[in-house]
Amino acid sequence: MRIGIPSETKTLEGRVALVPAAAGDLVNRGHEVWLQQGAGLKSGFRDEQYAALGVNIAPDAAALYEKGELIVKVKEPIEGDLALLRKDHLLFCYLHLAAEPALTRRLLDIGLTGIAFETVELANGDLPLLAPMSIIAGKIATQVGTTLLHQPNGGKGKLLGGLPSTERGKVVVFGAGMAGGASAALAAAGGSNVVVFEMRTDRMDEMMRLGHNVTALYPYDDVVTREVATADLVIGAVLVTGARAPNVLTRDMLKGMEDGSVVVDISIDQGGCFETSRPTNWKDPTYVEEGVTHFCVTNMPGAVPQTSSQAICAAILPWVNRLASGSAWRDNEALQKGINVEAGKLIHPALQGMNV
Ligand code: PYR
Repeated sequence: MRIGIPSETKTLEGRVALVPAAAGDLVNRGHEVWLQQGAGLKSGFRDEQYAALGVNIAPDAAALYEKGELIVKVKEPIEGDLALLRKDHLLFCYLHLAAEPALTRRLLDIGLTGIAFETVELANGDLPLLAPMSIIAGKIATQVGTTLLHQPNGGKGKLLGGLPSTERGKVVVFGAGMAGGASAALAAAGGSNVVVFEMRTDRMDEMMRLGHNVTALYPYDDVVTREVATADLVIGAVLVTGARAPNVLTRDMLKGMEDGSVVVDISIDQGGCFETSRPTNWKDPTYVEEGVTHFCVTNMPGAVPQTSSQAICAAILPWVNRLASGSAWRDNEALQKGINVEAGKLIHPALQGMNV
């Protein structure tokens, strides 16, 4: 099969979907692999490294999309990409369609088959292609939140971990999945008092094991309101696979927080889990509502491409191999769950009834 790896187009997105060794592996399996010139540079990979392994280099996006049958990229396509996509393309990337009716409409109109990394789901409910980026986003949320609390960055001027004679900072995390768990672990290791809201008792149990500075609670409204009011940093990481994220933090709850506090919404790709969230990008990542700094970047792992390209590539390569090996992939239940759109129809159950 002809496999195309385009450059990413979102603002300051540095990742590439396949590193040279993975692209070379596909070449060795008999596939014709094309890379858009320079697509790997921000991840630390030069065109020559790909070419040395038998990968063809396309001079621009138009040539790349023209050559490719299976298009493997990281982020959902945006305007420039959409103009180059065709009905016969098999598109494999993050899509996050629940929060993007306009993009969904475009993909339906093109008529292609779109398999979303984030809904490829194993029988036990695991999301193997979302997990590595969730962990990275979770860590970034704590790191970014920590620095946004610095006064020169508009924060209240608090060092989260504290030290003798000062209070520890407080971090509230919504969701103890891959992303929220990673945020909580990093915040706890840094010495903060951490409260994690979660409904699953096994995940609560795991959070409690992070340390005596971590408390796991069920998200009753009055408990959330109370805990958020004294938080320095709130991180949102709730997920319903393929669907719009539920709203767990209302504007009224936010109003209870001190000025200069920070909220980071990792769920923003799926529409955001705070009432006051709206998507931002790495160039202009924050805004202030009710005195609280909001960070809602839709491609958090894109800021650390030297790490995240390797992680995403390792996760997707076995699935790229399946997709490239003929129609047998259609018998794979995990990949079936990945199909979001096909031939002008919404396929994933979480998208049914979406107004596009
Ligand atoms: C990202 O890593 O940007 C996702 O969309 C999960």
